[in-house]
Amino acid sequence: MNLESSNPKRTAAEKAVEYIQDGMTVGLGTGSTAYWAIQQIGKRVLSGLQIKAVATSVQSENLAKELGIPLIPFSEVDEIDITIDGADEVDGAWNLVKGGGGALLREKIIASSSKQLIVVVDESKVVDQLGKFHLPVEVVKFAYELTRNKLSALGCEPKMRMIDQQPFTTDNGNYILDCDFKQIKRPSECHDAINRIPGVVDNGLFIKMAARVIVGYQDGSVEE
Ligand code: ABF
Repeated sequence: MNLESSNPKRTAAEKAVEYIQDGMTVGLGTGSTAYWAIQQIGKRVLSGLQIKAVATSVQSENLAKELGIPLIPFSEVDEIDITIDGADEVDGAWNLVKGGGGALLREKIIASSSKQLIVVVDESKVVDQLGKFHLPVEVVKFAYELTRNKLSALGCEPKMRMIDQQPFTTDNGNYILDCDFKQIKRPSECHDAINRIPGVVDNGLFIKMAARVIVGYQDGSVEE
């Protein structure tokens, strides 16, 4: 094994693509791990794999178009067979923190309509307890300061996500508040408490949504 050339994100992503079969509708995730899955799907499509795909972000949609992966509008989708997506943290119960790339809402809508969400990560994402990675919360722009105060009252420190010294805006036209909880001891309760706040669109906790987690290691191995 050539350690220098081993890319754990790529290895995990390529393993996940083995689960895709002819005739499936496939959800394309977002981020640098999902990127490798989309590349591999593109190769398989070139070699004759017959699938239809939907994307979780404009970025992934553009990549799919470049690679010739057939995309269909959501109006033509009943159910998605497999979605392959990355994560920022995964715990032992396969609860996830997602949204570091800002696409959490679209990712959750697509994951919730998928028979199987396959999560692909490198070993650095596997944690005992969620919360070290700041939890992304998508909020509407209107009176976001009040929404931020309510989030603080749940015991976190929310920070407006910025890009080029401007607030980052999601593909849906909303803001992201990155919330530092330090530790998320009860992910399901935390998820529900956040989503009960008016002004919150959704948060990056994905509870019991993953059907499979594939982890790539630096030594070239994969675990699932
Ligand atoms: C998406 O990309 C996100 O939900 C998550 O924030 C991120 C993972 O990034 P990467 O694969 O680039 O580490 O899946």
